[in-house]
Amino acid sequence: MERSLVLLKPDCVQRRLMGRIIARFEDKAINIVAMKLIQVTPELSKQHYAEHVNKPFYGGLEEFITGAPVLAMVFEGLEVVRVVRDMLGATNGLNAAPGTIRGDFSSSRQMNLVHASDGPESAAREIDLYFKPEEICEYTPDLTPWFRAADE
Ligand code: FUP
Repeated sequence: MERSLVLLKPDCVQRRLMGRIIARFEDKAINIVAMKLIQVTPELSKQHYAEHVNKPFYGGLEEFITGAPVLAMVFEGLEVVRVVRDMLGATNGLNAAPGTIRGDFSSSRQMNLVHASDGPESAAREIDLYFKPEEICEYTPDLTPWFRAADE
């Protein structure tokens, strides 16, 4: 079982797309184990996007990600890091395949609606940035036996 840090970004919140996008993840049987609406500060943005802080686009990225609340979530599931990134599609909405979230809803490189961790190590780091351990609710959905076989 794997975890991923997923953010519905300010464009997603402002465009009233949160419900439709969360529904896609629920339909896929991904388990949401933590969720909160927060205002990202410049400090948190710099920690989250540490690898991009010195890149030319970082200023605009920080302005965007701090410009309205984000819905931060922790997802749990089998191979969930890859599964969620496949569901998002390419970073730039203009390149994302139809049927993916960005392919269906985004026409932008910056305003691509959703962030998801790109590996298990970055997931652990990012979950730690956004959530305290006690904010994560461990539970097994009662429908699990109807989503996959016991040996999967
Ligand atoms: P991703 O892994 O899909 O979140 O994408 P990256 O880590 O490459 O980029 C992080 C964020 O920076 C993306 F959400 C989009 C944004 N970005 C820009 O705004 N301009 C760029 O030139 C590249 C990335």
